[in-house]
Amino acid sequence: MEHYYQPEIECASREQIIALQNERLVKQVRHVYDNVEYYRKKMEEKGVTPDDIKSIDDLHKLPFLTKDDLRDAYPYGLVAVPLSDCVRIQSTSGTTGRRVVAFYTQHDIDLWDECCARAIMAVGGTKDDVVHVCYGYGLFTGGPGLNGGSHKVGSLTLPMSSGNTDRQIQFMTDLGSTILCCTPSYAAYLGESINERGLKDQIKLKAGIFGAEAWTEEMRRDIEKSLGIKAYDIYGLTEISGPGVSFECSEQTGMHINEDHFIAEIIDPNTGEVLPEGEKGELVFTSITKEAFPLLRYRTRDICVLTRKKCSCGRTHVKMSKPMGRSDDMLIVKGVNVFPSQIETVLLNKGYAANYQIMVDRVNNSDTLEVQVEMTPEMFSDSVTEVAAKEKELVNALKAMLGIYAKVKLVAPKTITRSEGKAVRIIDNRHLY
Ligand code: DLL
Repeated sequence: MEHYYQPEIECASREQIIALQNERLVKQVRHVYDNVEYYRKKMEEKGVTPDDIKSIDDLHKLPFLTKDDLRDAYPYGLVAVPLSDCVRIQSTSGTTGRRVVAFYTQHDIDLWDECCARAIMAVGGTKDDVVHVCYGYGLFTGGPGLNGGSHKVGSLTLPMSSGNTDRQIQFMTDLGSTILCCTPSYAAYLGESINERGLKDQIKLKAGIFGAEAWTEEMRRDIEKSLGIKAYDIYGLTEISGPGVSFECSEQTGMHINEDHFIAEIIDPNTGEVLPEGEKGELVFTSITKEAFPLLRYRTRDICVLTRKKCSCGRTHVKMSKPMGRSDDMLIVKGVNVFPSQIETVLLNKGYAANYQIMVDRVNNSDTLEVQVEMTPEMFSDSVTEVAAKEKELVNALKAMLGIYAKVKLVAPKTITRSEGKAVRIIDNRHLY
């Protein structure tokens, strides 16, 4: 039997959803225009005022917002309510220029939690479940989002956070966790670890909610087999709230976007033109209920396809495919957003030239990151101890910048192939898309 958290909205008719979106969009544009100078200027530059936005048919008149805007307006420039009305900040990792800092009122948190509650109930979750959350807690949205959703459902929530696999498995067996929430890579690793320890018959898991990074259908099958569960996808981004912007249902063929909160568009990433349903392009979101950090036409850089084909679960909200790539160079490694420019900054700060290559792979279902860096002729050394000390210094500096471990391999000057066109900086052997 299909479970819904808010059936009246999740299964509303198309007309009802459009009516709601029209009303909320008009209000949101006014809110943003009146309260955020940055937006007012952007709208003025495009020659559009709130009076021009009468329904979602007028959405295309609004300017796009990008990560560059977030950087320009960092940290408070896009906050639309007095700071005293905000109760939470969440953020992505990264340097100031790349870090996203999102603000929430209590109302925003409640709505976000409701989105995550919908995701939990869509995988069969009820108040009788034990929801084991091992997404990171803290600034990352994964832990707090699913935690909040689980509370709304009334499930028994285990706020495990990430890491310490022995303890995860012990809690899972002792406390009978039934729904697992973590990145797909960690789920695969947990599956392996549980099987290695011969504990599979002692776990009670029935479903998993996995997202924050790309994963394939093959990986889904592996995880389902090794943990003996159904594995569901969940998508979201800090800018738009966090996990639960969209989620998979029993059909497991794409993720329903919570259209009462977020209007989705697909655009051509090169021209910005809005594409018809079914065409592949960049996903753009407008948040129509957020109070503190409402983004209009935010370019996610995620490439995907939308479909309104009738879904057997009964939900009517539009479905997005798994992201099929990015229209920028952001990598997601171990669930952490990594920009090549962050790596380059570290190298240049440490006196290296921009001759490097980033190799990403997935070994035993876990991401690996290696940076090969050329030594400059001045710093070249063939002393193994000296090279090891330099590598260690870079490992530490990269860890401080990215928040994750990257193996560093220093190579002799002129070893990395020079490119005649764009430098090939990234070799991603995971083939996720
Ligand atoms: O990853 C929020 C999240 C937490 C989603 C837990 C799901 C579960 P950010 O760190 O801001 O937020 O990264 C957002 O991650 O633009 C996508 O490129 C990627 N991403 C998120 N979910 C998926 C997914 C969280 N299910 C960026 N499949 C997004 C593929 C995903 N990529």
